[in-house]
Amino acid sequence: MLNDVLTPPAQRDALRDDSASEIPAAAAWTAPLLWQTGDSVVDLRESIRAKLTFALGRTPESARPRDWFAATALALRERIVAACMASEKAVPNKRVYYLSLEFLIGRLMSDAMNNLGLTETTRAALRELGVDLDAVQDAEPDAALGNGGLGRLAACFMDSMASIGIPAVGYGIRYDHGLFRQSFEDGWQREAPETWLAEGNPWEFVRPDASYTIGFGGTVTMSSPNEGVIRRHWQPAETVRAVAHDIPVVGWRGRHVNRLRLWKAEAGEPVDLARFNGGDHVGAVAARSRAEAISRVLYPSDSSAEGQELRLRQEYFFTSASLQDLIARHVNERGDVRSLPDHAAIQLNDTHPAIAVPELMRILMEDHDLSWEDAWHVTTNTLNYTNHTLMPEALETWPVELMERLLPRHMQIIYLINWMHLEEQAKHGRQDPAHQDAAYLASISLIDEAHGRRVRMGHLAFHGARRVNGVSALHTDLMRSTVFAHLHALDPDKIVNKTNGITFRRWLHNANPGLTRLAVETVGSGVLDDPALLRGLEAHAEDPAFVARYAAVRRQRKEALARLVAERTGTDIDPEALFDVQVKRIHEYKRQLLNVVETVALYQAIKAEPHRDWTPRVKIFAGKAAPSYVQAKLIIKLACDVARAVNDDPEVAGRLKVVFLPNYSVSLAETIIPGADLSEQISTAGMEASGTGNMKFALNGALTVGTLDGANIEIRDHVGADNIFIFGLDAAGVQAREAEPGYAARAIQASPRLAAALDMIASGRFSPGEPGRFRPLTDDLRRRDQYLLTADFDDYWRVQRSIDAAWRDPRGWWAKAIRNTARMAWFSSDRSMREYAEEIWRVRLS
Ligand code: 26V
Repeated sequence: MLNDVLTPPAQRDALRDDSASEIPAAAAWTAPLLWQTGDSVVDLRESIRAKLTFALGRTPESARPRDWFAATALALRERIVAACMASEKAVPNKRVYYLSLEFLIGRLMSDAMNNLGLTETTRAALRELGVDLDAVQDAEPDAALGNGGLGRLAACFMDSMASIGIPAVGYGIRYDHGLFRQSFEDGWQREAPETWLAEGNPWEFVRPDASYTIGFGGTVTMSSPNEGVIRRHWQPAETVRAVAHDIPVVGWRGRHVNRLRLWKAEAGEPVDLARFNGGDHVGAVAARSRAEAISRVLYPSDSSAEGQELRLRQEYFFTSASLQDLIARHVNERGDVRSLPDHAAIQLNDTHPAIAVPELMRILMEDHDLSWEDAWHVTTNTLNYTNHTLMPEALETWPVELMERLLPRHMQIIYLINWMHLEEQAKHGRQDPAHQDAAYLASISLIDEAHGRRVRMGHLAFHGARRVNGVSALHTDLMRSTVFAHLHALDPDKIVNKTNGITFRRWLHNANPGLTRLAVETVGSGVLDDPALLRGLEAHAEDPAFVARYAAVRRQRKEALARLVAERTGTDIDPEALFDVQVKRIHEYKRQLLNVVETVALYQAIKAEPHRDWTPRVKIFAGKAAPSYVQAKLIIKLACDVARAVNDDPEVAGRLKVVFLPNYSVSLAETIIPGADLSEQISTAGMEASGTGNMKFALNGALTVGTLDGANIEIRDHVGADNIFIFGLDAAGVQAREAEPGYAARAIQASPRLAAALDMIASGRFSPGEPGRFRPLTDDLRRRDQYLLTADFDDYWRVQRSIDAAWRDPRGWWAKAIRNTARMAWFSSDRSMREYAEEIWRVRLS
């Protein structure tokens, strides 16, 4: 029916097979034909064939799926470029510049095809060439230029900005190696380099003309006074070139194209000729390696704890290149740099680009002769900052000594900003003792003097920004009341909330075409443009015919997930069972360990009463741990060891299985999420800034078991408290409990079930060859339990058993699931982007 509505008659025949049955056969489970460009199958087929022959030098006979992918991508890129030219012809009044050290994009082909309305045309074109589109799509490597939530958010925002018509450029680094590949060796995580560029990147355009010089180190000189003004000038000791590589980002219905501009580092001079001619051939190219190292690899930790010099070089490199580029564009279009705030809004994605504050000041003063006051006005009316975590160990600080060595001029500017900022307090009559005490001044200073002298990048970004935002209502409240409380009091309008969102085009339309098709058939194809129409599904939540179709979609997605699990882990799982899924980075605060301990307790309970009517469950885990995060890697090992013991035990067969899927990625998530029944969002309240996986699951109709943390709270408000399983302490409860020393030991004593599960883990039952293996985990829970696992365990167990009961009532379960899908429209990143556009960027949509 969808095809009949949207497909031109000429193509209906090709699709007829797929749409014959009510729920399309597996082969048809790709994105429905959403929209149509003028391209015919023949045009595209010939275009792909020409790319294969002339751009790749391959014959159809010798072409591998990877070659077909490159040829198809090049053919599609050509069509994007046409739209691109149109987007760039008119100079927009204002542009958004999104600076992010991470863009966790995943694959680009399905986005491009669907947004251009070319999915079925491409499928048919390839079919005529004897090639299967699904195999071609599988040959595309993920662009994994990010670690987790922050990077994926940037990718969703890029899609939404192009789709709703916000003129924008995303700026980042073109890492040779994205996030490491994860494999397991006897349950231990192993890391291998990722090589997404090994065979080139057909989506990108190299722009050698857009390249900038980035300096490091050196000295700062002073000019002699000129009309009473002394100018300072930075003379770097070392320079690196930043060369632009553009990836076009095509929005929904191809209406608008933005670009993602990623910088590659190259040596200023390819070889040091003086050294080369002097016979030092190795030394002559050393500078080149040093320069190129900057864009070599993504730091694989989503905290900034490592604090290494190369990381600071990456941050300054991409920030400086981006600022130089956008200022050049502005001056070229408008002439005067002073009008920058009227025509540019810069968003700093976390503090990674916070060096933009002194760098913009420096460029404005050094290259454009602005006074300090004028430069400060431009800077603080152009920059905005998004905070993504309040966890102290993740807040970025840099040693003053390192900054002085690497960025001497910037350090001077930071000192001056800080001095003026602290002076201001006195000027504004903050004379009362509460505001005069040293502790108060220390808390608002840009320099942390307590842990060696370090620059607080959060404070720097806060101070240099016009607006500062949190990423969920709770997180924003906590920003105001904790880390930024004093700064907030000085400027109460500065902090605003912008709850995160996800792009429905990737996470519903592309990842779950069956559900999309059902939604279109039920509420009309307008839902593809306006997710608010999903609300119309609610009326069908208890309609048996609709429920049957909704359940059939889930069943197909669960079968696909089961195939993936079998292929990647060798374990068979039964799609009849409840699929209970926790996929995300491995962090103690996300509490995968709580889930594993509950799994052990459930295992014990089933063994104690094997004949009870247990609800069959499959616990599915996936996620990477930072290579240096010892405790997180041990949690993975425990999950794998528990999986082995449970899956090998015939007594629990058919009731409980546990799997850990290796190498979690965006493209894996696209298969996992639509196949989930239950979504685990169980972080310690107050610690997960927002979460975005939680939104993807709920949209696809998985029920959430979660704490009152991050955006879970807003998800509950939207889907309704009856359609979500909430447990545990809230953020205030966590704060109160943290103040009670010895709480963990008491909680364990009060919970025989928790004590028994911990004893079993500590006894070596899951690590027979090495009984003490998991003692670091169990000892930590007994002594410190920083993430209050013991405090929440009993309530988690209770809510899980209520979930077992809910599962045994399919009508009730499906009604809840359907209400989740129906009520999640607000979590579209299109909504987030509209809010940023209106309240932060003050930019018109084109
Ligand atoms: C890193 C670390 C590392 C050290 C231990 C504590 C800790 C806590 C948080 C982080 C993450 C840093 C930045 C980040 O990725 N934040 C995520 O941003 C997402 C998009 O806004 C948001 O949905 C996640 O809740 C937030 O963790």
